Amino acid sequence: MINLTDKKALVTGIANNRSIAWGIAQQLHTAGANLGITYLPDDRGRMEKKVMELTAPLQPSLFLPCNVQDEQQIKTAFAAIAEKWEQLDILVHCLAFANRDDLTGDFSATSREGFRTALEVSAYSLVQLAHHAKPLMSKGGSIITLTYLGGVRVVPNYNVMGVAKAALEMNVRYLAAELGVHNIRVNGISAGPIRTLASSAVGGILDMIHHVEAVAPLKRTVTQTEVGNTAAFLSSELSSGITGQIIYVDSGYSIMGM
Ligand code: 0WE
Repeated sequence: MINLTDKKALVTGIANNRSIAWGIAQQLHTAGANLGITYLPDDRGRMEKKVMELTAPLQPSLFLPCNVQDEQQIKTAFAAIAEKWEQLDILVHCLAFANRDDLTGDFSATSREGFRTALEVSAYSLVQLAHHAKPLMSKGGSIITLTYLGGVRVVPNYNVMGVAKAALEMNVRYLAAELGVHNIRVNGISAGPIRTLASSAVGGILDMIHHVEAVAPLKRTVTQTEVGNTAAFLSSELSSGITGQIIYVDSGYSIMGM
């Protein structure tokens, strides 16, 4: 089994019990990691309460608000991490957002503002978090992000998110090249479609899931736990020679041509 005892892991992107980030947090916890959890704050504090109740069994030693569109929140979060932990071993980036209007219809109708928002939240945020994590990963580290096939091939309606994932995957390579000398590895997990809060808000996700069940070599979709297990592997010394890569956890779907 993978052993992450004494490792300090920051997990972003948990919204509810279907979040892929929740599957990752659970598997890192099972492997013995100490967890820090960030959540997207809202004005009523609903997300804080929800994510706090959900993650309480994992006994996170840090629980921090972090809206990546607010530079001050990131600075405050990393100051709290430095204060509490002094160093960081694992950073898990599970953040994406595009305006709903931009996930349907003509890609050519994407607005400047919609394009900027999708790329800022879904791609730039990895650069931003890696920049803040770098000085804390003085003993090396592992940075992991979530991506999707729609960043490499055209998936109907994924639209501007596909462009954002393409940028995210290139961010993985440039960050891996820069940070390798510090023994910080940077990798992406390309997950197949899973029913989550984000994907269920999108029309036709069930049809996509049925298509994967019909076509993928494993004849099923993947689970949050399977993505979590791959994240645990990428967090551990078992993957010490792997950096700058995108690992597909997709039941083999992406190898098929028909
Ligand atoms: O990356 C994603 C989802 C990203 C996402 C989802 C939403 C829905 C609600 C980003 N922003 C928003 N904004 C909202 O307002 N996936 C890989 C899941 C997904 O999303 C799709 C998919 C799949 C698969 C959108 C269109 C087509 C397929």
